[in-house]
Amino acid sequence: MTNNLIITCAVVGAELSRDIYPHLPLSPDEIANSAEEAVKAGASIIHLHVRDENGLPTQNVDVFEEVTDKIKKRCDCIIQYSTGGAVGTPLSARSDPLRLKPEMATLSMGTMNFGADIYENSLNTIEHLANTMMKQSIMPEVEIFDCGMMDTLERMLGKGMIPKKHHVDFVLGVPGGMAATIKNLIFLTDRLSKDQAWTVTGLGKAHLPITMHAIAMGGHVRSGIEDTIYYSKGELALSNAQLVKRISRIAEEMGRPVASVGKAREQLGL
Ligand code: KMH
Ligand code: ZN
Repeated sequence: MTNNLIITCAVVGAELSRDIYPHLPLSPDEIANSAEEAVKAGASIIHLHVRDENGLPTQNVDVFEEVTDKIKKRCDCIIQYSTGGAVGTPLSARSDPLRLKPEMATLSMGTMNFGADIYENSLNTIEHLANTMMKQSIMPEVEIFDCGMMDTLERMLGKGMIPKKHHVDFVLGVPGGMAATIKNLIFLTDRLSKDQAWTVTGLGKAHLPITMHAIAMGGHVRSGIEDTIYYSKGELALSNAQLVKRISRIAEEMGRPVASVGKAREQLGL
């Protein structure tokens, strides 16, 4: 099977506001439109956070349902719910959207400093989220922000708490986590087995170099406004689609075909 490039687009995130990034999609229609444009540009997975009527991050099931319906009406894609929410989202709320049985959902592998905040993922939390996903056959995208999280992943896999079919996402460059360097990416991917497919995103200025490296290594990539609001130094991205289009262009030039949504499902075993 050819290993086409699976592009994930993280369209909104939980930490940004319009003060920082004026084009941020916030309402259900804006998020759905931005997701559709990203899919047309080559993304096959939409990593989804949603916002309430005040533009604040929420794990409210009704909002997730509304945005999901709107995306599905516009296009076919793999919708991956965030169970991380925002820093400080009550742990009890984080698993709520899983009731809607998305095809994929994120599963962060540990607690860490997140800028000036703490992103909390106790073992109990991770196990609760993993168990909820397992029961509903939701494929986890395991989020690795730092190297010790690989050990947690290995332990949980060993105990059968994470299904063999999962996807690993290296989120590098969060202040408090591992830096988005190529050496770190090689160190992390060396620890994976052959069956573990992976993707990477780099926050900030490392975004593009790490993306290009992942394409060359045979990994997959995540982009989107959640991860970088800049298209280039000092130049804000205009949209999620603009970021995704560039990756699609580079991948084609590098001889790595971009996966259609159907192909991404086949490769991931969804
Ligand atoms: N917003 C971050 C604190 C996820 O989506 O699962 C956590 C996050 C991870 O974005
Ligand atoms: Zn996220």
